Parts: sequence; structure tokens; C-alpha cells
Amino acid sequence: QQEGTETRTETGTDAGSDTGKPPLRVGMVGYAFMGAAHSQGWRTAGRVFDLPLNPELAVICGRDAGAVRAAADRHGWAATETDWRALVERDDVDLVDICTPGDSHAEIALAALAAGKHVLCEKPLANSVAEAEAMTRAAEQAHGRGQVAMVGFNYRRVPATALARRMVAEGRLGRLRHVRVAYLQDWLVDPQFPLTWRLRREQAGSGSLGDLGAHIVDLAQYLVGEPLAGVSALTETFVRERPLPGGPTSGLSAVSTVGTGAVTVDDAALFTGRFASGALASFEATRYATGRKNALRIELNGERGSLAFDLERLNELSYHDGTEPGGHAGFRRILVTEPDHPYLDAWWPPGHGLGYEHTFVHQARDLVHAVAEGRRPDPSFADGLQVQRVLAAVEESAEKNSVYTPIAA
Ligand code: SOE
Repeated sequence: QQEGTETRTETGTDAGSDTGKPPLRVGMVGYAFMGAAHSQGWRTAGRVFDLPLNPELAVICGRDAGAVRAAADRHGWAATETDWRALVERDDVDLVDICTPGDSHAEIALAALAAGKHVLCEKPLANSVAEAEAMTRAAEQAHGRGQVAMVGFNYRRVPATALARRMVAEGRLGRLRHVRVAYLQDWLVDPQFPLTWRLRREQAGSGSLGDLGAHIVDLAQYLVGEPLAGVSALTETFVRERPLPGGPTSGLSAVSTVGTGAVTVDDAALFTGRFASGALASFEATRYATGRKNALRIELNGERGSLAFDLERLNELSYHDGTEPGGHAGFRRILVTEPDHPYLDAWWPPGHGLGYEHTFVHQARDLVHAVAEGRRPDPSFADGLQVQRVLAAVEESAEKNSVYTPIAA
């Protein structure tokens, strides 16, 4: 999304409903998988939730004029650009949503903040700690001017994980002892799967670590309510050479291949960690867990109880109340579809569950509130930087064959 000549195409496509509320005009950079997911979020949030501002799908940007036009038509964006710099400077854009690979996050976010825009940036925040620090500094300065910058850790927005956070904060688990997290996918099992951008260090920063590990580090720290103090790690690249994409991408893959190239990121990352309060944590991030499609699993064990969540059953939470008398105690399923559960008062009657896409609707909802109130969003760029520091410590520890590596505060 760095190059290209500016094109502006106004189509008058559905850019949001006429609610009479002040608009929040979104300009989005990128239109692949995450672009589609974020579009869905922006399109739906104001129709389901009663928001203080009305999100408008104002402009979408991508380098290929034909492809971005098709994306605009499909997802309901009013106009297109082929140069992100032009998008960032537009007067009719209030918020820049960055859905590009990690190598362009810092440059786009810094330019957008300098141009007075609010920013939403996909995870991981950046490809290095230095970039994430610069972005966080810029976001802090921009906050003084009333701007808001959020990083897109959407799994905080599953009603069940938000309920888990509430239960931990209420003290239902007591003091935490164990945090057990795994994010398991299997789309790289086939050695012929093409070497797309997620397998290139210069574009993605790291492999499973940044792509999946960033999610589970954020989710674990969010649920526990404090940052990790240090980690010991192992990483591995199982398949070191893969076919190169020969054409456009499709989902996570590419439509054709030509020749081969070197994989420059980790395929899997395994690490243990310690929270300052004393809880021990284990993390596993891999795209080689045959049969596991999008299995993000987290279990918390505390002195008074335990909670477990699995993204492949995202409307449920398992809860064991350790204070119940022994004979009848055990894990029970909480069906997280009640109106007093997070986000659910605006959705369907009890038992009518939600899915992956709704996390992006909730993300848009929460960001609109933060913008309207001028407050720091959760998670902020500072939270994204902290996760970046954990990822860097994991890589450092793995290089030293799992030496315990503290994380700078
Ligand atoms: C691919 O592993 C991927 O699309 C990630 O990039 C996303 O962050 C995750 O939500 C789903 O899986």
C-alpha cells in the first residue's frame, strides 16, 4: 500500500445509515482478510449498538485500482484510493484503520497521527520494539490533541473472554496460580502451502509468534490483569523452503505458485512465563497443529476456582467454583448468550450465539465510544508496545536456547 498514483472514485455506495448522529468517517488501508473483517465491524456496529457517532465507510485503499474497487463494492465503501498517503491526508477521513502487513504499520500510523486522525492498527502493533515505541510516543502526543489510537486485539471482544475478565476481576478465581494458553492452527502443515507474506520476516516481523502469539500474550495479560515479568522460549521452523506465490493471495493462501523461497520466520513458538503476582504461564503458538483450525484455548486456575475458554466454542465458558462442596463440584458450562453478559444486550435472544466476525463489530463499537469520550482505548498503543516487548523477549530467549529473559516495564 506504499506506492501508486492517487485515484479517487466516489460511488455513493452504502456508507452507513442516516442516524442523525455526527459521523466518524473511516479510511481503511488494506482489503484482504483483515480488511474484510474490519469492514464488517464498521458496517454493523452502528446498526446494532446505540453509538454516540455514526461510523461511515468513507474510503478504502489498496495499490491495485481494480482490486480495491471490487473490495469497495463488495464491502460497502464509498470511495477508493491507491496511495495510503493520499488517504491519510483526506479531509473527509477522521479515523485511519490499518489492515496491512506489519512492515507498514509504523509508517502509516505515524503519518495518520501527524495528520490529526484517530488510528486503529491491526496486531501485532509493529515489527519491532523500536517501531512500537515510536508509535506509542506519537499516540501519547496525539492523545493530548484529542486523538485516540487502538491496537486490534479482537479476542478481548468475545463476550465469553470479556466475561472471564469480569469474573477474574471480581475475585471469583482468587489468587491465580496457572495460566495455560495455546493458539493452534494447521494451515502450514502442507509443505507445498505457498510462502505468503505471513512467512516473511521483512513483512510480518515474525511467524506464528507475532501472528498468533501476540493474540494469546495480550489475552492472557488482559485476563490476569497484569503484564508478564519474563519468559523462557523455544521456537522452530519446520519447513524451511516453500513454493513462492505466483499471483494474488486468496484468504491466507495464494492462487498459484512459481519457484521456491526460504521461510524466514518461526513456524511455532513455545514459551513459559511468570507474572509478577507469582502465577506461572505456558504459551504455545503454531500453525502445524493438524486438525486444529482456529483453536485459541486458555485456562486459568486460581485458589478459589478455574475458568476455561476455547475459541472454537466461543459462546461458552467453563467454570469450576472451587468453594462448592466436594460431592457436587465440577466444571460447568456457562452459555455466554445472556443480555447481562458483555456486549449481548444488543444482540439476539439467549441461546442465539455469536461468531468470529462479531469481535470486529465489538471492536468498532468500543473504539467509537473511546473517540467520542476522548479517552485512551483498551487496548492502547502502549498495550501493543508491551506485547511487542514480550515477543522480543521470546525471540531473545529462544536464540539463547530458552534462557529466562525479563521483560522491560
Ligand atoms: C492467521 O493465522 C490469522 O488470520 C491471524 O492473522 C489472525 O490474527 C487470527 O485472528 C486468525 O488467524
